[in-house]
Amino acid sequence: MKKRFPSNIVMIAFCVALGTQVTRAQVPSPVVDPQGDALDVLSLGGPLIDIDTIDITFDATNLFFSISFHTPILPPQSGLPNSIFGILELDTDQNVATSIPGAPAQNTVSPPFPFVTMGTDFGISFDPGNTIGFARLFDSAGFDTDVPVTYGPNGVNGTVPLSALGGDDGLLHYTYVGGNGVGNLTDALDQVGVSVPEPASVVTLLTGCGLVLARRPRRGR
Ligand SMILES: [Ca+2]
Ligand SMILES: [Ca+2]
Ligand SMILES: [Ca+2]
Repeated sequence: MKKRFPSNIVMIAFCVALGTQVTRAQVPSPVVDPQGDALDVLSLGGPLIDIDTIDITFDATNLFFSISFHTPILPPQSGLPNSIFGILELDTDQNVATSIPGAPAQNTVSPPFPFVTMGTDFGISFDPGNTIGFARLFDSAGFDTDVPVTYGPNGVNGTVPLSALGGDDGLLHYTYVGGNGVGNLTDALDQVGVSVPEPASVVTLLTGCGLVLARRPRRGR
């Protein structure tokens, strides 16, 4: 089954902005979004689900994402006002010229959300229609698969095999737009995030380099 952007976002596509477009800075993970910037975008009410921090890291095998909110949240399938819905958008080739048509989704509501210059190649949707315990990873070519996720009182995290991202190297750009359980849009990431290597993999890399250097024969011996 071909996955689409969450229906709520598609329905408000008529809100596409014609205003001045500003190229947003690219910020290495973790990206901290302002507190108190959530809005009642569609005048539907409900909790102002307010993005706090989004962190995406990678190692040689997997991509790791973590989204936290200033406000208490529940999984999308809970069906309560503070359930989240949204989409984490991934520009895996870091190329604005390649993207899912219409992406990034947050540009369909820009303003009030910032316009971001990014060519989304994959999306991870947090949607009431998803299987409990999973988000959905999809692209524009019909690829669509479950991604296991874990919810806490203020956030969600998950792991995606790089093989499911077209064998990407893990370096990618990202943004997020989402809202609450009554179908209202409330916040979007203000900047374009850039994934970074897992600290453990950096240590491994440096350790490996150290071993290589240690094993190199010294001159003059
Ligand atoms: Ca925020
Ligand atoms: Ca792209
Ligand atoms: Ca990449």
